[in-house]
Amino acid sequence: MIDQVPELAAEGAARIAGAAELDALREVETDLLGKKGRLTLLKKQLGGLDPDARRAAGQAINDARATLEAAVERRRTELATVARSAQLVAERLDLTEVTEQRRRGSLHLVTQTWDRLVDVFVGMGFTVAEGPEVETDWHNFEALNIPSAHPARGMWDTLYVDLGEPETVVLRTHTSPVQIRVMTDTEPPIYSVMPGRVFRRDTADASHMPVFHQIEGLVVDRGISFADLAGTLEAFTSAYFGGSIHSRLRPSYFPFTEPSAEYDINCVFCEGSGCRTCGQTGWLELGGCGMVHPNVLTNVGLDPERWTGFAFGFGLDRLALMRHGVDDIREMYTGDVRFLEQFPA
Ligand code: 2NL
Repeated sequence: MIDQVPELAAEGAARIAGAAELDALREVETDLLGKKGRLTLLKKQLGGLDPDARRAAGQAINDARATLEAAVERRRTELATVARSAQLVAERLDLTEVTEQRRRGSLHLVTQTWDRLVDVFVGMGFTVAEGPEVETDWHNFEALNIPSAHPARGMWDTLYVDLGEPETVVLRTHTSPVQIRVMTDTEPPIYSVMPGRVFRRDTADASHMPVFHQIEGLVVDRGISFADLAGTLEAFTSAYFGGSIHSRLRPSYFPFTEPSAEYDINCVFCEGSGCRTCGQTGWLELGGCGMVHPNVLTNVGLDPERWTGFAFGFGLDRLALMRHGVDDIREMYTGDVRFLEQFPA
């Protein structure tokens, strides 16, 4: 019986060393050293031996058990280390990994331009007013000193809305009707800008769209002069385009202002001679302006002897085209993402 002990110890050591996983090791451990394990069974046979043989065999069994227990512990530590390394590799998070970003949209170029213009004017002390896009003939034309038979009506190719009303209704051809509404509803002093969408019966081409945007400004107060108009536009020009860009006014005609002027700025594309954008003049026309006509003040119930004012207006889309060097206004309205992505904001 004692002969079996070294055999069992050798076999056990080999099986412990060969256990590839913790579970397998546990099975080997139970089979060799458990309560019903093979070493325990051998020990139970000791009773049948005489005292000397029993002492020798008992000693051999105890030595084998100590050796095998130590081997199991060593192997357990080894396998636990391997299992831990495998787990670390499997659960590793690469915090430097670059994943695809969610695609974010941005504000349309017209909206960006609108916001920036409003910011500049608000910074100069103006408030912002908006009004309806479908207007009465009174607000869009009559109150602005443009009677129905007046040849100046031809300055605007108007889209009419047939609501079956006796009153003539139009899609506003400019944002001036908002100014009429502000002057009708509020006591001066008035310092306001009116950005908005406007409509003309025009065929789309590189510089025209039937739907586009304007921003107009209106000041009505005591003792307002043409010098205030020129100074305000000059301050705006430098604030919006940068300190090196200036403005000039050229005599012109609008039915709702007297005197009237065209408002030009330095050509922002000129690099000396040969500029195609401004035709070598060095100036670009941005819009128009003038002193509010006394008839317009009277039409909204203001006494032209007490109040004077100035107004100006320019195309918002045109301004965006100029600022960004876009050569076709239709680009703004085709919704082509490749165009819009060039103006992220
Ligand atoms: C242009 C020229 C202009 C105005 C707009 C205005 C409004 C009222 C009274 C007087 Cl209620 N004037 N607005 C005045 C002069 C020019 O716009 O070229 N716009 C794109």
